[in-house]
Formats: sequence, C-alpha cells, structure tokens
Amino acid sequence: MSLSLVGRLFVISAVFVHIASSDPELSVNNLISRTYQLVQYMKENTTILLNTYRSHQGSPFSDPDFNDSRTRFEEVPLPFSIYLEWKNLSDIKRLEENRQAYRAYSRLMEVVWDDQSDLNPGEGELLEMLRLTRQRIQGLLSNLTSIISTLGGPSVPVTDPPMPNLVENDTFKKKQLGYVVCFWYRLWVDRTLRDFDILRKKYPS
Ligand SMILES: *[C@@H]1O[C@H](CO)[C@@H](O)[C@H](O)[C@H]1NC(C)=O
Ligand SMILES: *[C@@H]1O[C@H](CO)[C@@H](O)[C@H](O)[C@H]1NC(C)=O
Ligand SMILES: *[C@@H]1O[C@H](CO)[C@@H](O)[C@H](O)[C@H]1NC(C)=O
Ligand SMILES: *[C@@H]1O[C@H](CO)[C@@H](O)[C@H](O)[C@H]1NC(C)=O
Ligand SMILES: CC(=O)N[C@H]1CO[C@H](CO)[C@@H](O)[C@@H]1O
Repeated sequence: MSLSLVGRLFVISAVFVHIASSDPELSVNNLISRTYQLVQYMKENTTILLNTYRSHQGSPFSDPDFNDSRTRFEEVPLPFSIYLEWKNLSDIKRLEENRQAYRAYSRLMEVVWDDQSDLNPGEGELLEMLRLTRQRIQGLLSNLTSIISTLGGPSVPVTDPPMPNLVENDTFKKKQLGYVVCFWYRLWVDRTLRDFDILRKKYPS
C-alpha cells in the first residue's frame, strides 16, 4: 500500500471517528480527562475533611498525633493493599472496583452525616463538608458509569440497598466509623487519581 493511500485511509477513518462521536463532550477521552480533573479537585479537600472531622470529635480523635489506620469496619472498602495487583487488573475491572467503592462511600458519607447531625448539630461547616463530599462522589459515580459503559463494561442497578445500622447507639463507635470513613476515603481518592493519570495518558484528549 502506498504511503499516500495509507494517509488517505487515515484521514477517512479519522473523519469516521469524528462522526461517530459527534458530541465531543461524550468521547471517552474527554470523559476521562474531565473525570481526572474532578478527582484532582476532590483530592484538594480530603485532608481538610479528615482534619475537620477529627477536630470536632474530642479526644482521642482530636489529639494531634492520633492516627488509627488499624480499625476496620466491614462496610468501609479499603484500597487493594498491593499496588502491583491493583495495576494488574484490566482498566474496566479497576474502574468497576472504583465504582463499587464509591457507591459504598456515598452511602457511608450519609451515615456519617446523620451521626454527626445528632452528635454535633452545631457544626454546620463539618456537616456541609460531608454533604458536599457525598455530592462530589455522586458526580464521580455518574462519570465512572459513563466511562465503564463507553468502554463496554457492565452496568449496575440504579438503586443501592439501604446501609444497615452500622454502630447502633454507641457514640464512640459512631465517631470511630466517621473517622475510618474519612481516613480511607482520602486514600481511595489518591488511588483513583493515580488510576486516572494512567488512563488519561492511554486515552489522550
Ligand atoms: C472544598 O471545600 C470548599 C469549602 O468547604 C468548597 O467550597 C469546595 O467546593 C470543596 N471542593 C470540593 C471538590 O468538594
Ligand atoms: C498514619 O499511619 C500510617 C501508617 O501507620 C501512615 O501510612 C499514614 O500516612 C499516617 N497518616 C497520618 C495522617 O499521619
Ligand atoms: C498479574 O496477572 C498475571 C496474569 O493474570 C498473573 O500471572 C500475575 O501473578 C499477576 N501479578 C500480580 C503482581 O498480581
Ligand atoms: C441511646 O442512648 C441514649 C443515651 O445513652 C438513650 O437515652 C437512648 O434511649 C438510646 N436509644 C436506643 C434506641 O437505645
Ligand atoms: C457524563 C457524566 O456523568 N458527567 C458528569 C461528571 O461529573 C461532573 C461533575 O460532577 C458532572 O457535571 C458531569 O455531568
């Protein structure tokens, strides 16, 4: 095949690609780059959320050197501990794992909001941060779902089952749950940003 024919075929297929995604907003490359920006923006507040949360729970949570990365709640998803295993997943599988985690975090942020509105009804700033965080997570979920379906992955049911009452009537456990949620949410966002940094290089916009 002559070089100029290859060149012409390339132009033709480029035109086709352009027509197939006539709305540039909907191309997967655009979606990925916008989602990267959204996650980058979300990351700006994850440490502020954790510290603001801690500062309103009293001791030991508010102690300057408090750092409990060992307490676990079954409902709070942890990122894969071995990054190589995580990177080894297919793009779609990794996106799906992200989606599953943020579906849980969306509901968990609501649980934490409810608990804090009982325990700290006067802390409007914290309550607003929790509400905003949940809203961002829902925006991210919507983006993740679009990307997964554009790449040919499975869809998910629209509604989530209600979150069980995780800690019943135990004030300390409620505070601890909120801490664990904010702590691991922050690490998830770091992980997701890394994922999208890789994806946006693979699908440049
Ligand atoms: C970060 O927090 C500030 C102040 O609470 C808020 O205005 C901003 O929208 C937040 N950003 C994100 C991504 O949630
Ligand atoms: C808490 O400790 C873990 C390891 O024990 C460390 O990876 C993490 O960065 C620490 N977090 C804070 C906020 O100091
Ligand atoms: C990566 O995946 C391959 C094939 O699925 C597997 O053989 C290998 O052990 C995996 N590596 C890691 C670090 O998980
Ligand atoms: C929860 O605990 C508070 C104070 O300890 C008590 O007054 C209240 O009755 C308890 N509620 C339930 C549903 O057990
Ligand atoms: C396609 C899609 O879901 N896009 C959304 C991605 O997230 C931003 C920010 O929340 C929304 O504005 C987009 O609608």
